[in-house]
Amino acid sequence: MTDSTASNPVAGGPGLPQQRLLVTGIPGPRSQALLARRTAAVAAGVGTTLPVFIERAGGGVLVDVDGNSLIDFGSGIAVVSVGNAAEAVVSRVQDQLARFTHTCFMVTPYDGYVEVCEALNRLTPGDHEKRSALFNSGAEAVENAVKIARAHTRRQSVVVFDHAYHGRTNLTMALTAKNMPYKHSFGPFAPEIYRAPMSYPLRDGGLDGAEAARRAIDVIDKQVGADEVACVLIEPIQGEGGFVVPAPGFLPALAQWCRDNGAVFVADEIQTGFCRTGDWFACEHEGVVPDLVTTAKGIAGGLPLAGVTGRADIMDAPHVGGLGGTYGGNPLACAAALGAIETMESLDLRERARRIGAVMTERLTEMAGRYDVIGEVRGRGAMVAVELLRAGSHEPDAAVAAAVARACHAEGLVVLTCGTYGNVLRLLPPLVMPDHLLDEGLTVLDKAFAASS
Ligand code: PLZ
Repeated sequence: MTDSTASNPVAGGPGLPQQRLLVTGIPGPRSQALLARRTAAVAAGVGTTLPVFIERAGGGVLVDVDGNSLIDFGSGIAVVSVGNAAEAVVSRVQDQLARFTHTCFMVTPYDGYVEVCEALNRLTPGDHEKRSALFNSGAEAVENAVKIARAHTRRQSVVVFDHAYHGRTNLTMALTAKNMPYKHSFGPFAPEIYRAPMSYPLRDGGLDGAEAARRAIDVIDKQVGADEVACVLIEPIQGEGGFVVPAPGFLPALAQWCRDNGAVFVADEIQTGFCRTGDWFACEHEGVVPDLVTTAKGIAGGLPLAGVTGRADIMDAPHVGGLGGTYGGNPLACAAALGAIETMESLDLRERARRIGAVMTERLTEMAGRYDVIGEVRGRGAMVAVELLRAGSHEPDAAVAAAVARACHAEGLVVLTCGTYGNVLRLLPPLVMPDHLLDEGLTVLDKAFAASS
């Protein structure tokens, strides 16, 4: 690895020293000063998980303005899987930046957009003929998947699931399950959205995947009507909802129901995609081939890019000019995506995600034996969570999740919480995180449990 910090004192990337180092309290004085400016300038509705301001980042660390180096178990919410300022991302974006920054693909196209679509068509599940379209954010990709499914089926109803998260725009708020903080006071919401029960093994009283699918399909058949359904939209492993991994057989049964009933099966792989779960896409684990796949987050190493990819006949259903947006598939974001995908392939980050998952699961399972509050360890690949419960019950314990997260933050480990009940700690390290940092991060977490539970 080159030492990019030597030539440029503010450069991040893989050259940053891979260490946890605390030189001030968290947050330090410079972060506190910036926090005061933030409070005066930034709308209060935009929250902060950990109020340290970042100056550089790379590999598995975030370095703040006070010189603290934090271990990153969040990846900016599953985005920088290839690491922050990854070399191939930086070099391709720099080259693109010097050539041109924007034309609008709908006005005068450029090859980077086409190349990203080709990569998406190649990497997403299934070897049928595919097309893709690019957007700016995950929510925008989900909105467009719904538009495409409706145009193709000429039906209106959208089926989503308990605990689902699909975004914060008006349509995607309606698709998202959780009221606080995503929907509270922001209605009215879009119509023709129906919610079915999810397969949530910890809370399903022993239902297997087939039974959970029958329960969901019963709701769809009886309450929505099979021939009204434009699409069934699901995260193959739920992200914000609590890293809920459906029981085996649940996803294949839903996909089959869609095939039998002329509905479009849409996999929202925005959080699970691009090597995170140890495959390119989480659907592959059970051999499920979705009709449409939405992607974002990990696709472009931190630049804003999102995509919808799917069967050519479905993707081509909307009229010419029906899909688009000023910035969708911006040339810099496309260059970043090509650099990120190149990195995933050259470093075999699927294998790396599996290895990270094995290390995290082993350590967390061992901790679960010592800390009663850990009710379940679950996830796949480098997408692993612990659900925290009051000892001996299924009662969610959000307070202890918040306390453990706070204790980790104070010790220089970035962890995130999630879950409908706010009681899930989730771990999403960059897939390039070195082993020693992964181990150290888990030790910090262990001590945080000891102090908080
Ligand atoms: N679909 C499965 O995980 C984004 C949200 C963070 P955007 N998840 C992080 C927050 O609090 O806003 C997400 C997701 C899934 C869609 C989205 C939406 O992606 O890029 O945030 O719009």
